[in-house]
Amino acid sequence: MVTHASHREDASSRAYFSPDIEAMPRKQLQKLQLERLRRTLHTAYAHVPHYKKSFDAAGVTPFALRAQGDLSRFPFTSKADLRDNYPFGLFAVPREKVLRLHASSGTTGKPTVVGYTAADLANWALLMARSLACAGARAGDIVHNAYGYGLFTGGLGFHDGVQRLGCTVVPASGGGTERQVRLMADFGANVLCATPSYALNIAEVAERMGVDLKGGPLRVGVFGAEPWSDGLRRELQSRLGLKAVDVYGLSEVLGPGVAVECHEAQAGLHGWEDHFFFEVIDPETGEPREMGESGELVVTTLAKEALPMVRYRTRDITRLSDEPCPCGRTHVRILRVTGRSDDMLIIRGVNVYPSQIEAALVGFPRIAPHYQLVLERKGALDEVGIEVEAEAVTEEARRREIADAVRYHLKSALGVTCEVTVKAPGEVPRSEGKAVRVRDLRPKSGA
Ligand code: DLL
Repeated sequence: MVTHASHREDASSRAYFSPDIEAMPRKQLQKLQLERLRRTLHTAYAHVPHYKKSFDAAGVTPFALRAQGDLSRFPFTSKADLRDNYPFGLFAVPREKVLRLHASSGTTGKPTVVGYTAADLANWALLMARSLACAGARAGDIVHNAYGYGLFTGGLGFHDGVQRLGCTVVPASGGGTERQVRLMADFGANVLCATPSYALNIAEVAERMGVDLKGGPLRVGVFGAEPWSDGLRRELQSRLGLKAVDVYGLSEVLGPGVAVECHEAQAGLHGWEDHFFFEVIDPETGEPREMGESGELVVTTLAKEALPMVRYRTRDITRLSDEPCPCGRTHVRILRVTGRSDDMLIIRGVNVYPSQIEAALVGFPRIAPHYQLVLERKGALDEVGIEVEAEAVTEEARRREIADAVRYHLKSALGVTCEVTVKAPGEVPRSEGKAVRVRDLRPKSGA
């Protein structure tokens, strides 16, 4: 009996969804990547006029790829290429073969449209099932899915993967937080899928309602779609009584399910290398960076039919690690994405990402883990202010004291000097999806 139980426990803690692939020796994995890379380049060149034109302009054909390193001779693809070919111009199959569309709303202009064939949808569900198992979900679990359903890839991407793993999905989507808390408690959710900022909102609302999610069957949180810090991870783990893992993806190459942390190590996200080829480049020069060096993540898809992507520039800043992982998975780890190169702020000459400010703020005494950055134009200069929230109702003079302490702390932790305002509890807006971390009040150019 004892042997049997411990055997079962061992098997479940190593619950790979695709064991042969997830623990494949790296040499073999790289061979598989090269074969699939060739296929992607040939398909793109033959079926997508944009790639034909851009490869020709760069003086390369798919036959130029003899080894993985040759990929650096091929041109990058960017969000602008998707916009310029709006809506379906980058599809490599006739539109009739596309069974689903998703789109992300850009801040300016046209949305970015992505499409999936039947095989793409099946692969996506498989990669999401693999990611959920890696995160610690198990067949039979009740999975509360609070990612937004609709054109955003989060809701439906998770939905299909949860079912593929053999779990019960609760398609809650974002919003109606009190009802979500009640459903989580009544149904006995084991796994919560949400953006980290929305998970924090759920934790807070549950506490206010007097619903104890922490003492219940909730075990795992699969949080992503926006940058977040280890401080917020600790906060979510203690307030919700679960293990919180990071999940990464972007609609242009799939949606969620590109990379995920393992339950065992919670240290870097395994990027699924049988489906994606990852590079890190210098964001200024476009030159490749070595394993372990920080830079912009570039992704090439290896099995996408409808929308193959060659060297897609994600704008996300990270590092790769091929150090062996305690979980036994051999796939490269993408270290926590600290932010997008477009989101970097320069505060009086110091470069800083909102997530670094979060890392410095979460856990600081007497403030709640909610914040927003406010950009304003004062004269000819841009000023950055930080709004944080007092943990409890506090009189004005005390709030000013807290603000001084936070300002001093940010100066010593990050080297940035900025105005800090401490708001009353509940005054910083709560998130129901991707949190809005920066409020830009500067006049629009041309206005
Ligand atoms: O956010 C897909 C997704 C859904 C991922 C649910 C995880 C969970 P997009 O809306 O296209 O797709 O946004 C992609 O979000 O380039 C990053 O800048 C950011 N992002 C996504 N995951 C993370 C993460 C989905 N774990 C963009 N950490 C990406 C930091 C993330 N940033």
